Amino acid sequence: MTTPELSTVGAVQLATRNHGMPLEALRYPITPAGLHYLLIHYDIPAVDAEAWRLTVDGVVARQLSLSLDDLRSRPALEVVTTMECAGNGRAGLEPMPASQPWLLEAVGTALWRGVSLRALLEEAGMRDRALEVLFTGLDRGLEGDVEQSYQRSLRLEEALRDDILLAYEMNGAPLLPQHGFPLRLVVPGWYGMTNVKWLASVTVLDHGFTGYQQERGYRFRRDENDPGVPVDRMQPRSLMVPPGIPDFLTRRRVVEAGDQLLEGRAWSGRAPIASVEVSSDGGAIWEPAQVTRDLDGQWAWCKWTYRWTAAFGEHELSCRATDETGNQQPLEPPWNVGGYANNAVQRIPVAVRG
Ligand SMILES: Nc1nc2c(c(=O)[nH]1)N[C@H]1C(S)=C(S)[C@@H](COP(=O)(O)O)O[C@H]1N2
Ligand SMILES: [Mo]
Repeated sequence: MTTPELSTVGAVQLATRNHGMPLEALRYPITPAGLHYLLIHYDIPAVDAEAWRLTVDGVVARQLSLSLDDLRSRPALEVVTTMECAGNGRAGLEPMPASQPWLLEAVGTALWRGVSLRALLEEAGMRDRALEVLFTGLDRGLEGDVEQSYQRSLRLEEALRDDILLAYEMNGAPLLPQHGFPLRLVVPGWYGMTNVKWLASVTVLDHGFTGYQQERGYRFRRDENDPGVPVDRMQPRSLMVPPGIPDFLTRRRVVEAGDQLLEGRAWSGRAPIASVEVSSDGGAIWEPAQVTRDLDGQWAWCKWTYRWTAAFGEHELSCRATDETGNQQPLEPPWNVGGYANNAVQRIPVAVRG
């Protein structure tokens, strides 16, 4: 099976349905819900909140069927996480893989509140032969000629981490329809596709899940015949609030000469951010930025600032993050069939006027 072509109308259709976070919103530690990016493979499903139940089944001692009130009456867990779509940066690849054409805006940070996945699994009682946990959403569609519900699984050892939750609130309010109402999975540190929205069921499996989103989608593949390896945790990335003012049509930046405070955010799903550097000459010389942790929690982005003396003329601004395991953003985009995890450094051309 080869990947279909994406027409211009097709790309515009995807881009308008699935909006990004305008990069000036990097200023907020917690992204206001309406500015958080969106990625919806199919349609937002219709949900009757009164009739809705979460089923916990599979190789468990006791099947559970829980209403939203049942979930809300259990002990609550809160986590702040930065979530990024695995396809963020895809539109910077050449040739561009046929999928959601993200530039760099497929990211956001939220405060999620819900119940601990681990506690629910323990309540249901996993059998000894439990191997994976499968999450099924209420949304259905076609992808690669396969009709499917959106489904992803996690290995049991990952699913039992104590910071994974089934969230019914985002930023202190019930989930919005587009973010998975009434309940979604939140797996801090992993790319967005893991965080299954509109949850219908959580199923403990005694075998590996081989559905489309696990075996075909979200794998690093060199070519169409390569089975590839799974996409999992977020690679380090930093982004900058675009400085100065934009031109309406081209969005090219115009900046006043003199002292400019550049700012942005950096994150990694692999390890805490160790450093952020800034370049104003297209990546030849890098200078350290100041990194501040203004949010609690290991998986939330941190803030960086850098004082730039803008000289008259044309410049290219970039920022580059390195995490504590030494992963650093590359200067050139890493290519794969699906266009996943392109964390090449952001490049912002700016015209400085005197
Ligand atoms: N049920 C379901 N869950 C889903 C998706 C989906 O299409 N259906 N998209 C996934 C992808 S690819 C991403 S990047 C995140 C986006 O979450 P958000 O729209 O709340 O930002 O949700 C994930 N969960
Ligand atoms: Mo995604």
